[in-house]
Order: sequence, then C-alpha cells, then structure tokens
Amino acid sequence: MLPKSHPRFESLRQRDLLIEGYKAGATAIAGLIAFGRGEAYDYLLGEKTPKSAITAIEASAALLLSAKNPVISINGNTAVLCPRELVKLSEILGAKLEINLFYRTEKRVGIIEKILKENGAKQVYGIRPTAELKGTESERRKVDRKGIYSADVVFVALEDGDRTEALISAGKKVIAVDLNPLSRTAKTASITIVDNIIRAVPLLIETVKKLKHTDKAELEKIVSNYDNEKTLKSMGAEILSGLKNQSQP
Ligand code: PTJ
Repeated sequence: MLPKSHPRFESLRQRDLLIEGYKAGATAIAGLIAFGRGEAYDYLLGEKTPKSAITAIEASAALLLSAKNPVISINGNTAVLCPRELVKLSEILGAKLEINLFYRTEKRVGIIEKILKENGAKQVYGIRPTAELKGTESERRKVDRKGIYSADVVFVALEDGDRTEALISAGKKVIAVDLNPLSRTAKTASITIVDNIIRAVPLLIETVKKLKHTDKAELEKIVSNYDNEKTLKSMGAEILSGLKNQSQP
C-alpha cells in the first residue's frame, strides 16, 4: 500500500500500475524499462506538461477532429497507465481503438482487450489482424484492415521508431506521445506531444471538447500552422532553461 503522503506518490503510483500490469500479463517486461527511460525525461520536464506540449495538444485535437478514420493505437503500457481516458478519447472523437503490440502474443492481446472493455470500450480492433503494414518487420506490422491499415490519422504512445516511419510512409498522419524529444518517433511523427501519457490524454480530451464545434477551415488552419520541428526545438530549450533554473543557487 502506497502512502499518499509520500513526496513521490504520483511517480510511485505510476510504477505500481506498470508492475501490476506486468503481473497481470498486459505489459511486456521491456515496457518497464521503456517506462524508466520515460521517467528520466519526465524528471527533466519537472514532471509538468511543458508549454510546447500544449501547442502540440491543440494541433493534435484539431487533426483528430478533422480525420475521417482516426485510430488510437494501444500497447501494453498505455493499456495500464490510462485505459479509461483512452477509451473516453475514442468515444468523444468517434475514433477506433486498436491493440498493436511490439511483443505480440495472443494471450497479451486478450488480456489488454479485457482491460479496455472493463474500462468501457465497446469494440476493440487488432484482435485478429487482417492486414500487414509495409515497412516494418516487427509484430507491429499486424494490423486491422478497418483500423490502422485504412486510418488517415493514428494516435500512438510509447512507440518504436520503425512503425512510426512505416505509418508515415503509408501516407498517414501520426500523433505521438513520447517523453523523449530526441527519439526517432518524436522526430518522425507529424505531431509529437512531449509529455507523460498520464497527463497528456486528459489534456487532449479537454482540448477536443473545446474545439469540437470549431469549423473545418479553422481546424485545418490550426493544423497547417503547426510545425513539429520548431515545437521540438522549443521543447529542448524549455528543458535546458528548466535545468539552468534548478542548478542556480
Ligand atoms: O506493449 P508492447 O509489446 O507493444 O511493447 C511496448 C514497448 C514500450 C516495450 C515498446 O514500444 C518499446 O520498446 O518502446 P521504446 O522504443 O522503448 O519507446 C518508448 C518511448 O516512450 C521512449 O522514448 C520513452 O521515453 C517514452 N515513454 C516512456 N514512458 C512514457 C513515455 N512517453 C510518454 N509517457 C510515458 N509514461
């Protein structure tokens, strides 16, 4: 039992979700390592959503609202960190949820499907893949024809660079949540939200609600004004200035 008064309660709570997710068979053991890498970057952000991420979240909401077939890709980390919020996001957008795993086993897919359904999902794609994504040899190539395969916008988090590149090569727009602004995914995605998925998804839900009745031309303007390279550069500057301020006496 974690004491709520612990100064690192939120961080320990997230670790606990991952550990329990691993014990339940949803999270891959490598998912724990990936989370640790994320934690280190989150530390550099002061465990707060950076300003640049807010810009990326607004552009993501606009892109998702303009999409014809948006799909939210779920893996073993996101399924245990914020399943309710991801289901909620899919509901308010009318987006599909698709399980797509790097360390795919049918057992893990079934466990993750159950978690999503317990959190309100009515339909989950990717259970029995019906198509293959070109450009990646990994298990992540196995996709659903009605889901990721035909999606115009794919939302991914804790992703590997290979599939992000494959999705972009297939002509899709990719929205990535990645705490590491230097990762291949961060650099390749159309929009990168450099933030912890736990904070980013609730903010994205709020922003989608805010922009839901915005007309199409305005949404397109928000998307076309967004520059991922520029946002990632300001992200780097934000991290550096945060570090400088912390190291000053
Ligand atoms: O469940 P599976 O089988 O699909 O496997 C998923 C993992 C996470 C193991 C797999 O996708 C993987 O190995 O990912 P990578 O290549 O380690 O990339 C994970 C990225 O997510 C890293 O850049 C981390 O910094 C980042 N990250 C980790 N935790 C978080 C995060 N980004 C946002 N929020 C987090 N909580």
